[in-house]
Formats: sequence, structure tokens, C-alpha cells
Amino acid sequence: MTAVWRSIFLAVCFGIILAIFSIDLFAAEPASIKVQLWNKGGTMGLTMDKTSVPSGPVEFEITNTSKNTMHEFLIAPWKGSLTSLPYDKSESQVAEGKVPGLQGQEDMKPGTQTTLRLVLKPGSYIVFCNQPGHYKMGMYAHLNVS
Ligand SMILES: [Cu+2]
Repeated sequence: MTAVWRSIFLAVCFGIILAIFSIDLFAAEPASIKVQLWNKGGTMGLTMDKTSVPSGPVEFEITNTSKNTMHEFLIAPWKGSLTSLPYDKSESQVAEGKVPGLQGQEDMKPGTQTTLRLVLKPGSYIVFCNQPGHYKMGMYAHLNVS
């Protein structure tokens, strides 16, 4: 290897190392929210450790803390009242087909945990559980994405 090629090679190596380090230094950690899906003595709910996050990647660490009940975690942009999602009375469930932008993690067995990574735009969101009857029992919460 000539001296010129060696210095080019070293410069490229140095550049690659710098690039790796800067990616590592400047990559933003995704916002993280701990979610608990729970039921106790005839009541149930969905509890989050924060109610506002910056837009972009968001990581939901979801735990179904129930010992005996299936729950789920659904999220959709929603500006209205938290109790006014379109509802299908015959199914005792939110009419999911009428909620634009709905996504999430369905059917979490009791005692299970999962991590859901989403990319969220700024806005007002509703999070809820849509196992039959659970939305009306109070399994919903508001999330603000700024
Ligand atoms: Cu539920």
C-alpha cells in the first residue's frame, strides 16, 4: 500500500467511526409510556404513567395486570369526548370500523406484557380496551402528542 492510499484508507476508517458515533450520540430515544390494563373488584381501567409525549416514535410498555381477564390496548386520534366513540350496542363494543386510524395490540392474556412501538403525529388521542363491555366500564384514557 502506498502512503497516499494508506492515508485515504485511514481517513475513510476515521469517517466511518465518526459516523457511527454521531448516529449513536444524536439518535433520540423514543418516548416510553408504561401502560397497565387492570380490573379489581368489579371495576377496570387503563392507567398510563404519562399522558403527554412528544411526536415521533413512542414505545408503549403494556402489562395486563389482571389475573383472570383478557384486555387489549387500542389507540386512535380522537378530539371528542372520551365517552363518545362510535358504539355497537349489540356487541357491547366500540365500532372499530368507524374509528379512523385505529391501531394497537389486541387480545392480551392475563399476566402478559408486550412492547408496542408506534410513530405518532401531534394531536389528541384516545387509548382504550375493546374487549366486550370494557370501554363502558371505564377502560379508556387520553393521550396528548405534542
Ligand atoms: Cu379490558
